[in-house]
Amino acid sequence: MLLKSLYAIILSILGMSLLCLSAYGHASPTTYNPQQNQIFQTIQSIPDKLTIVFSETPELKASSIKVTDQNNNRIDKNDLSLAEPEKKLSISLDKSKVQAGTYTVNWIVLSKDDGHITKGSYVFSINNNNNSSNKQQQQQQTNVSNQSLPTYSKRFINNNVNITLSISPYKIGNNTFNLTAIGLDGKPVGNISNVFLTFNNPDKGIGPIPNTMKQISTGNYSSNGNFISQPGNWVIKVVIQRINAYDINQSFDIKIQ
Ligand SMILES: [Cu+2]
Repeated sequence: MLLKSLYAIILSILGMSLLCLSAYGHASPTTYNPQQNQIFQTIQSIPDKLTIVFSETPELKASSIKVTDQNNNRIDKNDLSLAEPEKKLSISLDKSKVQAGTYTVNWIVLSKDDGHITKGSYVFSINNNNNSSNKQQQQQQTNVSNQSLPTYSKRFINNNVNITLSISPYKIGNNTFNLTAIGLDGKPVGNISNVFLTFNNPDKGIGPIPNTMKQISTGNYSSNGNFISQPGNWVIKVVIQRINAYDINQSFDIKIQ
């Protein structure tokens, strides 16, 4: 108990200066189970334990993993354990609390090796197609979404580029994200090498959830996933990497019920 509060104090002192948000170096996840964005068809098929392997050894007492449902209720058993040679953190999942939906994994790790703190989030989801009432529910949701799509679309001009992000159907769970980058001459921007999205919900301490968009055509990128995993205020940060030009950074603030 004393040791735990000591670590909490150390964490709060070091937290400000040493929080490493970089995905490279430090204790970064190398393997996830469930995997990022994994979709399970049944509750039975999810593993008993969630495990994350890191690039450096986590300090167990100063690290945490939380798995939450769409209502932000924990569905893990709060029994974090470390397999030190494997640099692997594990936590048991309480399957009695699991139903169809999207689940958020928040992890924070203090590296034993470099003393730095890293944090991040990812999502997985369960369709539970075995459940007939759930099938009906999904059918109803599909019907509703066909009637009136509350699609989000917003445009910013940044570095002389018209950036439009659209989200459909704009609800908790699975969404399609589309990004277009059009020059002021009306032509799609051709020198883009990568487009990255990160999802953050600061109110609930979720994030960053990273995603790399796929190119559909010149200046047109798309992603699909359950990144918006809980209701509330989200900040979607877009990074457009360009060849022979500066990166473009643009944030989109959304509120989703
Ligand atoms: Cu570090």
